[in-house]
Amino acid sequence: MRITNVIIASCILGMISAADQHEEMRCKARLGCHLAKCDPGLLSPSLNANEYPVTCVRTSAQDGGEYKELKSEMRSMRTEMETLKTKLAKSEQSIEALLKALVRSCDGAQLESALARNDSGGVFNSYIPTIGFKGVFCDVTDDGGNWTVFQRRMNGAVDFYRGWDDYVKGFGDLQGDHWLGLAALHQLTKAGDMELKIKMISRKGIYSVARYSIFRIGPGSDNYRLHASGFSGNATFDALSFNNQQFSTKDADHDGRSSVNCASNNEGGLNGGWWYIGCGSSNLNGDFHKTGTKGIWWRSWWISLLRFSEMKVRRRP
Ligand SMILES: [Ca+2]
Repeated sequence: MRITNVIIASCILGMISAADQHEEMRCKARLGCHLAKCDPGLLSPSLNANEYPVTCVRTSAQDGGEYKELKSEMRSMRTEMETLKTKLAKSEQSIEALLKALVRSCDGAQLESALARNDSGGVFNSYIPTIGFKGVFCDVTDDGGNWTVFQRRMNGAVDFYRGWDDYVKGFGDLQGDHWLGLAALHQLTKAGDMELKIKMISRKGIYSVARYSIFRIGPGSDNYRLHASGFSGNATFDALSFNNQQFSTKDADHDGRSSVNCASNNEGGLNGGWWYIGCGSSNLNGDFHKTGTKGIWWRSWWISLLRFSEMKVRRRP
């Protein structure tokens, strides 16, 4: 249809007498066309019967070469389009595979690359669905590596007494004290195939580990509820999995105690966002103190005040 239009457009003669056979000849001689039926749409009341626009179209014989040429060109274009469509489909598959790989950057190609450089890990750029590109700290050495670190307290340089939005988005220094963010944590664990390792060092220098074979954080609509089970490790007390609680911050009270907000210091709480059911058991996001009776802690057979904590996830082997 489009080709026909192009040909017709190139052959418009303008105002001529349709009855004049010489025009037919002129049409053939000069333009290689013949007179076609008048287009009623072009008729105007101001024209007399012998004067109206006439359109020339090419005869089929004269069409021959050029038409074949156009058909050939169209075939080439169609082939080219099919090739482009195939390439586009492959590109989309590549991008999808890349995005899938990036979301698990700490156990993907970047890990292999880090190991090849004999690197002990560090900050990598990861693509996290619904969030976009986000820096994460990958631990590539501990216990076989592949860990994405989402919490670390090592020197108290970062204030953890923050509101809901900060805990959702994340904050701190990825190389030092930081919280990756609840939104990212949900995306990383929502498939339900991740395990959790918590590494702790007490003020007395005792190293302990709490592991959970199943670790998943619910969506924001469920206030990032904690699902942790399958405890093991030498931390002696499962101070996390029985919580099964929503996350609370100083400005968002979702804990199990109606009388106080465990995350708020204004109500005798523990000064940091956590999955509190009561205010006890554990709090690795509270105020960091190197001495004194307060600080981050994990209940073991004694209440252990800590000088270091690190929480990290990886896909279960
Ligand atoms: Ca409460």
